[in-house]
Amino acid sequence: MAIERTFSMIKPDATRRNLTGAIVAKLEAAGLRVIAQKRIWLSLKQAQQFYAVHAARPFYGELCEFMSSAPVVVQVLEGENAILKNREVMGATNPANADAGTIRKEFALSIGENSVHGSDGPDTAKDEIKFFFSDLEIVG
Ligand code: DAT
Ligand code: MG
Repeated sequence: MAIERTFSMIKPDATRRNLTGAIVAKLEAAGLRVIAQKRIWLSLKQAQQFYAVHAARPFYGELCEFMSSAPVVVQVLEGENAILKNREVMGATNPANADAGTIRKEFALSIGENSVHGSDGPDTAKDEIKFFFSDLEIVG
């Protein structure tokens, strides 16, 4: 195993319900270290750009509206196997299928309003970190 970095985002449904700290606590308890973090409000255009890979999906419009509807917290997480570990702590996309103890099982409202985003592989992690952070903002 190797020390990796991944990108994480706490979504509008969670910031609205004041769950930022509870979610960070779960990430930290799993051994992930927050080495960069900021609270921002995505424009619709930024949300569309961030989720461009899903542009052809029927839920794309709704997804981008939601992602720009309230603040988000963007993060860089570091740790052993961080990409996979974060996906495990997040739980399945649909909270109905998420394992007990995962962030989505505990906090997500629906498949769309599912509280967190996490990179799905090394290439997307690199691209997504770069989308939001400069090297100076990441303090490992
Ligand atoms: P994940 O966020 O687990 O990586 P994804 O990349 O397949 O899932 O989809 C990105 C987001 O799009 C997901 O977090 C919520 C939304 N989404 C996915 N499938 C959806 C669906 N069937 N209906 C509504 N929103 C959906
Ligand atoms: Mg995804």
